[in-house]
Amino acid sequence: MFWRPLTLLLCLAALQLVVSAQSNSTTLSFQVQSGGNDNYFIRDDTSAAQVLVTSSNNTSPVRRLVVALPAGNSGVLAYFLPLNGSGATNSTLNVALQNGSLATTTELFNNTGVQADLSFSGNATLGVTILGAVRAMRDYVEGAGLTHEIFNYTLASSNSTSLHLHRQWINATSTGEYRSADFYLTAKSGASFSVTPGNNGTFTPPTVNILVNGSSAGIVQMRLVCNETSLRGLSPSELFLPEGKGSTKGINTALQGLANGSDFVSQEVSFLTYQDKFTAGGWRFLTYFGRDSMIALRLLMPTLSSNAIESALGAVIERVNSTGALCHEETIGDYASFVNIGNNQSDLGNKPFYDYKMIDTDLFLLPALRHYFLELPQGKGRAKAFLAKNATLQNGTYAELLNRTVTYNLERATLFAQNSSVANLLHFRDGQPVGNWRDSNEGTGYGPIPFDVNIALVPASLRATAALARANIIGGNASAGLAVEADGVAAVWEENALQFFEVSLANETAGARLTNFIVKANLSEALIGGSGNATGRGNKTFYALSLDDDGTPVQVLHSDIGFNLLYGNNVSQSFLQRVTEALIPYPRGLLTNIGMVVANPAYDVNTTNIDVLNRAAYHGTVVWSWQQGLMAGGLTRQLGFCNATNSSAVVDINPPPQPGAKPAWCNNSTFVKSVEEAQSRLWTSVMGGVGQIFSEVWSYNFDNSTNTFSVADLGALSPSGTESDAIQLCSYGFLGLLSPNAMRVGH
Ligand SMILES: *[C@@H]1O[C@H](CO)[C@@H](O)[C@H](O)[C@H]1NC(C)=O
Ligand SMILES: *[C@@H]1O[C@H](CO)[C@@H](O)[C@H](O)[C@H]1NC(C)=O
Ligand SMILES: *[C@@H]1O[C@H](CO)[C@@H](O)[C@H](O)[C@H]1NC(C)=O
Ligand SMILES: *[C@@H]1O[C@H](CO)[C@@H](O)[C@H](O)[C@H]1NC(C)=O
Ligand SMILES: *[C@@H]1O[C@H](CO)[C@@H](O)[C@H](O)[C@H]1NC(C)=O
Ligand SMILES: *[C@@H]1O[C@H](CO)[C@@H](O)[C@H](O)[C@H]1NC(C)=O
Ligand SMILES: *[C@@H]1O[C@H](CO)[C@@H](O)[C@H](O)[C@H]1NC(C)=O
Ligand SMILES: *[C@@H]1O[C@H](CO)[C@@H](O)[C@H](O)[C@H]1NC(C)=O
Ligand SMILES: *[C@@H]1O[C@H](CO)[C@@H](O)[C@H](O)[C@H]1NC(C)=O
Ligand SMILES: *[C@@H]1O[C@H](CO)[C@@H](O)[C@H](O)[C@H]1NC(C)=O
Ligand SMILES: *[C@@H]1O[C@H](CO)[C@@H](O)[C@H](O)[C@H]1NC(C)=O
Ligand SMILES: CC(=O)N[C@H]1CO[C@H](CO)[C@@H](O)[C@@H]1O
Repeated sequence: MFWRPLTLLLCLAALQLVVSAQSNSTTLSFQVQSGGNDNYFIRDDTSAAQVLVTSSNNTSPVRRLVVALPAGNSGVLAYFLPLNGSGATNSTLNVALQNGSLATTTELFNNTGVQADLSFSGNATLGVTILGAVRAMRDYVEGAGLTHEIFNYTLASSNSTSLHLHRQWINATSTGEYRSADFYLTAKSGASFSVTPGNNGTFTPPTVNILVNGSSAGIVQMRLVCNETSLRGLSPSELFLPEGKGSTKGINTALQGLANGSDFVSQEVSFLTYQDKFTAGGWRFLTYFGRDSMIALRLLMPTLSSNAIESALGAVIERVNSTGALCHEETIGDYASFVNIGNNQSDLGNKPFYDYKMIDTDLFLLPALRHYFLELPQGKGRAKAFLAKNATLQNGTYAELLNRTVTYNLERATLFAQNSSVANLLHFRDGQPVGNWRDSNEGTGYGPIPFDVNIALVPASLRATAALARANIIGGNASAGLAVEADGVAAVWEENALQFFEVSLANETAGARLTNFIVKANLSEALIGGSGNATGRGNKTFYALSLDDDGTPVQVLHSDIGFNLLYGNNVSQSFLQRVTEALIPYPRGLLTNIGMVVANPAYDVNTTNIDVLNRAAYHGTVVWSWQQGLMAGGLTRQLGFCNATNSSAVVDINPPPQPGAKPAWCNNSTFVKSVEEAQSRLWTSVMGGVGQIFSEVWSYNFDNSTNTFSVADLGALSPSGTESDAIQLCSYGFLGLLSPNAMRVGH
């Protein structure tokens, strides 16, 4: 089991507060407090790094240092424990990063990295230390302290003022160039070291005591360097359109303070974006993730420069496999060797490993290209040059690589078009417990046929294929035929797939289940207007979160209906009606006073899902920021098709209306009003949790004296203790949205 990388967990809780920011257009330097940790960020031409130390007010007895570099996804994780004299009670140790001391650094042999001064409040001993791959560090933290001997460091040298730990990559010389990481501690004022080497080679770690000599704190400089190539970052001014240069009033409102970095939220996004790829979040995911890149892109795209959009799109296309599947996650640096060895491909050395297990990632690309090339001013006229580019990670032009994905997605969809059976819907891949953003068996209530993929993303990808083919951007000489075929297959999915997911419960059944849920989830009847009886609550009709293999719907109310709103074509009145019914207060619907939960198992006949998807579950009754962004952006898009929304509150650009193609429901003013009211309820809920908006996910505490919810750190509730990323790419999608009163959310 050591050899299997842990199941990916994307995007976690972050209670976030930006403490300070200072920068100009090329240098990033800011700080974010989140989830009991102080996070410091730096990026310049030399290196980029996130440095995390446990906050001084964190009650944990153990202090932690994390340094994570996007270069090679390398870093160090080190724990410091209080060192007590014999008979002493536990002292409280604090380890703080000294203001202004964080800097990038260079060394011989082109090694680069960062250094900072740490102040130790008392004597400490070095605990578990993992030097090398960020992914190995993450496995240790999320894997209940599991690690593998292959990741061991060596004690290179030590004396009373200096400690040097060295880690040579597993395949340090497979490319003919020695690769390694080095971690140095240097005693400065008031500190010294006492180091006893381990007695069993590299297997036993040395005992490293950090002694504070006087009555004031001891200062120790830490340095981490490695010789992985630093990535070229995109500065805020390269990432965002210049202020005032948007094509609409709404875009210009959204752009305020972004390109010049004066709104330091733009620095946070900038830290995650590079000329060659967008990364998903820090510290845990400072590497390429396809889904995160494309979801963030879809929401942010109207505010981004062509160069930035093409960086993200190019990164996705560069990593396509020869069948046409798109890469979910790339593993680079030292950990790539570990994965290659685990896959019996140790001959590959540390060549990057690209993961293709997800079934949704493949479907986000064509809608993103469609939006960019056909709908946004930034992309107009740029398709030809972009698609003519030669890829750098493999042979072929972007057009050739993209063509594989077009074909792959069309083929995957064709069976259902010929025979619309459950068996021909898209299932998680054989042997994979994961396949979409809900990431796990538990996340989809154990159903391997997810709603988002089958109802929103397959038809959206096909419709985008058709639109791009009609515009002669893809398909070459066969573009006309491709457009007709893709449209035809899409139409069958749009007509035939949804029925499998329909759940309709009688009044009394729905009421009884809701009552049971309120008891099981420790909520209050007052949330549904009192009175435990089952009548008067209406039929409950909604769409299942997923299907079991045999087609049984998993009766969990969920937020993935937002994918249809942002990506879907021809969204029907009855679908929108279901959306308005889901956007009512939890636990009847999805809305709490601190945000929209992504799953609600209240109506599920399978009551074990009440626990599987509880408020401590990663994809349970918890709030994911980007899902709110998706829903909000989607409602704006749908209302935009009727021009039924305040245009100065709109950032995204809808395709120009086809003559006579206005949705029929636009003429029903009562219905339009009900959609607007749902939008308004959603934003009220979103704004109730606005302090967390750029963090990934949060949970709730329920106060039954006031019948209100308050924000809770999921990391603290979650049994696995999986922690939050302080900054997460997809959550910054809110920078591409405005509230109905035309305000952009911020810190
Ligand atoms: C940008 O910041 C760097 C580092 O703080 C500084 O050396 C440089 O002079 C600054 N440039 C401008 C134009 O302010
Ligand atoms: C620690 O301090 C930060 C900011 O100063 C605050 O947001 C956080 O709630 C505090 N945490 C605890 C456990 O007191
Ligand atoms: C010190 O703290 C550790 C971790 O909380 C605990 O296991 C240990 O028993 C404590 N020792 C004393 C002497 O209180
Ligand atoms: C450092 O990098 C430069 C430019 O890439 C190269 O010319 C030089 O040989 C490298 N130096 C060492 C010691 O590797
Ligand atoms: C740290 O340990 C040393 C040696 O045992 C001792 O002299 C010193 O007083 C200790 N410092 C603190 C702050 O306890
Ligand atoms: C400890 O080692 C460092 C690095 O090798 C060296 O610069 C320093 O002079 C040494 N200090 C002592 C006290 O030996
Ligand atoms: C990496 O750094 C080491 C020293 O830490 C050096 O021996 C090696 O040549 C460097 N490799 C490259 C590719 O620059
Ligand atoms: C020494 O380390 C090896 C692994 O490298 C391990 O198998 C062995 O049990 C260790 N010996 C002792 C005495 O801890
Ligand atoms: C990578 O390292 C592993 C483990 O030491 C070894 O088996 C493999 O042959 C190495 N691969 C290359 C290409 O050097
Ligand atoms: C590409 O990825 C897909 C999805 O995982 C897989 O079915 C296919 O076999 C892969 N192609 C190759 C050549 O490995
Ligand atoms: C792509 O590479 C081919 C040769 O492999 C070359 O002829 C062509 O000019 C290149 N295209 C671009 C846009 O650089
Ligand atoms: C020095 C060092 O990190 N040693 C570790 C090597 O790996 C084994 C197994 O994970 C650990 O127990 C050692 O502490």
